[in-house]
Order: sequence, then structure tokens, then C-alpha cells
Amino acid sequence: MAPIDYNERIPNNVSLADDRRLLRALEDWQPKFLEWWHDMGPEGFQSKDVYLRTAVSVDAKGWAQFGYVKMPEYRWGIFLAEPEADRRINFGDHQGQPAWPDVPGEYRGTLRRLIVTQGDTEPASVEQQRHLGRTCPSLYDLRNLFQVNVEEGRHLWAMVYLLDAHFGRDGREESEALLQRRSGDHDKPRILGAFNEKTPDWLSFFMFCFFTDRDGKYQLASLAESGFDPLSRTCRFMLTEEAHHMFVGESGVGRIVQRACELMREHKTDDVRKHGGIDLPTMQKYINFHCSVSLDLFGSEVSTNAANFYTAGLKGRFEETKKTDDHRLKDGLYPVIGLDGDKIVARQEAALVSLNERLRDDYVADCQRGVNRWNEIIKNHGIDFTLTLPHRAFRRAIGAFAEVRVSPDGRVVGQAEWDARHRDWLPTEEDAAYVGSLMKPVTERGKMAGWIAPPARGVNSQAEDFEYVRLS
Ligand code: BYC
Repeated sequence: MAPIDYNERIPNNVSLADDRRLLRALEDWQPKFLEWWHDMGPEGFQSKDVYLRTAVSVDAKGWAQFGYVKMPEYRWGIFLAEPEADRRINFGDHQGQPAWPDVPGEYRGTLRRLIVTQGDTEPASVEQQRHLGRTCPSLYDLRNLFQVNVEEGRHLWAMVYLLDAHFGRDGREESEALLQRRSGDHDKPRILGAFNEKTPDWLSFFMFCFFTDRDGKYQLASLAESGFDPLSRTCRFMLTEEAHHMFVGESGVGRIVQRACELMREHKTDDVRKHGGIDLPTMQKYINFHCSVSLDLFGSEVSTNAANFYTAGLKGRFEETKKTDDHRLKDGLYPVIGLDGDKIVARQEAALVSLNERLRDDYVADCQRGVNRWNEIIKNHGIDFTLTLPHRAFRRAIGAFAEVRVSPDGRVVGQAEWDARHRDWLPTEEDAAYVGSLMKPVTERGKMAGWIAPPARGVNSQAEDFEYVRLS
């Protein structure tokens, strides 16, 4: 078990004190991070006490410590999972060689790019969510939002550590740039599409945590397989934090579904808007939007980038070591969907260039399991409605379907049908305005907004009326 040293100015389990150059670089970055947090972090709550968890060690039981913290005083730091003795590179051209403790010169540019892309998403999501505190449905949810936010901040620290420790001056410049880009900014946007979208309301937040954080799970799991050992170790610890974010998303959407069903039964109507709920067809539209945006995050179906990352041993597949093939994929094939005239067909492509699609397959299957659990809630209320994932070609901006109009059920449609139907498929301005109209803060202990059901249990088994955030 690796203890985390909280006596240091930058808590860490990487013996930072022994590396003066790195320590200086990170101590130089720390006030810039805090300035960014102050300007772009949760608006209006910086001086409040929030009931947050802090990691005390990096093993699975390391999340034992809960207590009140003001967010700017959260102990952001550098936590890597324990090293594995004699760890080997498990795939690609370097298969069987010892994992690299340092960056191999030939892969320096590629690795830096991967780490920067990962790192960029973390502050982006904090920026996207910074206004949500003002409209929280409960203190429980407010606290969960802030927990997610501080952990995304820590994920940024994780990537900055790698950049500063392993990429010299270039790395330090990238660390600065991570604090300078802004989500949605016209001139200096965040790198990936989904991280420039708005998260204007809590339904969008929960959807984001379900769909977009889940991309984080699959990308981090692939990077955790990396032959570059420090990246692997840091991603392994980040995955323990990511799990909570997906829980917030799945349970948040599930509670909204639950409330919609309760209102439908109580008032014997499908029109729960009249009663202050969010109706299931609107939920479906939000699923369509957030799922399609997140599917883009896997990149093109056929990608030489992905093939190169793999062959070089930098980014593996999800659960690489559990797979029983040759882990080189030079000869294999993999089914990938593409367009044939106006039909969507599966083709066999070389396995190596199909890795993005393969990861997307793992992701879609995982999303479907979550949607099934939401459908269970609906079924348990005896209601005949099924939420579905949109077809993966629907509303894509990246890859083979970027220029193609496809319906959520997977038909290639003409512009006329798209124009006539897209309001049935995606949230309209009216839908957004309705959801926005529900976003009134509820901050009394134990109280919950009318459009969402209470959680099944409190954080760290706290009572229903626990004061998760001290507002006075
Ligand atoms: N938006 O061969 P292609 C998370 C670019 S989320 C904009 O199609 P590739 C989190 C691509 O960069 C996880 N650009 O794809 C969640 C490339 O540009 P260049 C984030 C895009 O390279 C919630 C070009 O298109 N982590 O942690 O195989 C809250 C052609 O690339 C997009 C990672 O993504 C897009 N959606 O794969 C907080 C892991 N998609 O090089 C946090 C690191 C592609 O031609 N990143 N492009 O200029 C990667 O592994 C890869 O960069 C990608 C793309 C999977 C994103």
C-alpha cells in the first residue's frame, strides 16, 4: 500500500521531495492552477465547506477519508498506483520487453500528444460545469458535483505531473497551455468536440457524467495498458475516481426517470411536464444528443493513428491482457460499419486500424447496460416505454458518418426527412427552455427538487438531511 504524504505542499506518493527540478516546476505551476480554479472552477461556492472524500492511499480501500473542505484547499496532488514488479509491455512491436520508466525518444511527440489530449478534457469539464452549483436540485447533488469537479482538477494534476516529469521544457509549456485553453472559446477551444459543448442544466450534467465520463473510463483503461509505465500507473488510479463520476451520472438520470414514472402513475398521464417532471421522450432526446457527442470521442472508425499508438505500445485495448490473441494484430480482421450507397453495412477491416471502433463497441455495450437499468425502473412502474441508445451513426461529427444524415434507429435519411424529424430526435430550444425552467436551487437540508427522486442512500451512509455543503 502506498501512503500519500499530506505534509508536503503538493501531496504525492512519488517521492517528489527527492526531485528538486520537478518539485520546482510543479510548485511554479500550482499557483497558476489555483488562479485557474478560482476563475473557472465552481462559481459562487469557493469559500463554502463541502463534505468531500480525499484519497488516503492508492489502493481500492484508499477512499476512506470524508470531511469538510473548502474547495480551493482540496489536497490536489500526484498519486500513482503501485508499480507492478517486472511489468512488461503487453502488445505491439515491443511486446514482452520491460515497460518503460521513461519516455522512449522515438515516441516522445506521440505520447505528449496523447497525454495533452487526455489532460485537456479535465479542466474543460470543470469549465463546462462551473455554473451548475447555482441551480442544484439538492445539497446531496451539489456535493457530488463538487466532488466530481475537484477530482477532474486532480486528473489535470496527474497529466501535468507526467508532462513536467518526462517532457522537459515542452512539457512545461503544455502544462501552461492546459490552463489557457477554454471550453467553448472561439479562439482557444478545448481539443475534443464534446468538451466545447455547454452543460447548461443538471439533466445535461447527469447525461455528461454517464456518457462522456464513460468515454474517460475506456480511454483511461486503454492508456492504463501503456508500455510507458508512469502513464499506466497514473491512469490506473484515475480509474478509481472515474467510477464515482459514472455513478453520479447513472444514478442521476435514474432518479429523474424514477420521478417521471411516479408522476405518470400519480396523475395517470404521460404529460408529466404539467406536474413539474421531465418526460421520458425528452430524456430520450438528451440521450441521443449526449451519446452521439460522446461516440465521436473515440475518433474515426478506421484510424492509422490508433494503429500507430498500438503498434508502438503506447495505447492498448480495453482489458488488453485478458484477450487471448497475439496482441500484435498484424493479420486479424474486425467488423466496422461504413456506408455503402445509402445503406449502413458492416465490413471486415484490418484489426489494427479498427481499434477505435473496437473500443467504441466496448463502450456502447457498457452504455447499454446502464440504459437497461433505467428501463428496469420504468418497467417496475408498469409503464410501457423503452429508452434506447441512438444508432452509432446518428449525428456524428467525426469519422465515416460525419457528413451523413442518419436517424436514431439507423436509417440513412435525406435532408428533407432530417429537417422534418430532427426536432423529434434531439432537444429543441423549447425542451432546453423547459428543462432550464426547472433549474431552481433547492438547498434546504434533506429537500429535493420536484423533478428528481431522492438518492437510494446518502454519501458515506449519511442521513437524508445531512448538511453536505454548509452554505451559511
Ligand atoms: N473532437 O484517427 P482519428 C475524459 C481528431 S474523456 C475533435 O479519427 P485518433 C473525461 C484527432 O485528434 C477521455 N477532434 O482519431 C471525460 C486527430 O487530430 P490530428 C479523453 C477529434 O487520433 C469527462 C484527427 O481527428 N481521453 O477523460 O485515433 C470528464 C484524426 O484522428 C476527435 C482521450 O481521448 C473529436 N471528438 O483518436 C473529464 C485519450 N476525435 O492528430 C474527462 C487520448 C478525433 O490529425 N486521446 N479527433 O490533429 C486519444 O486516444 C485520441 O486522440 C482520440 C482520437 C481517441 C481522441
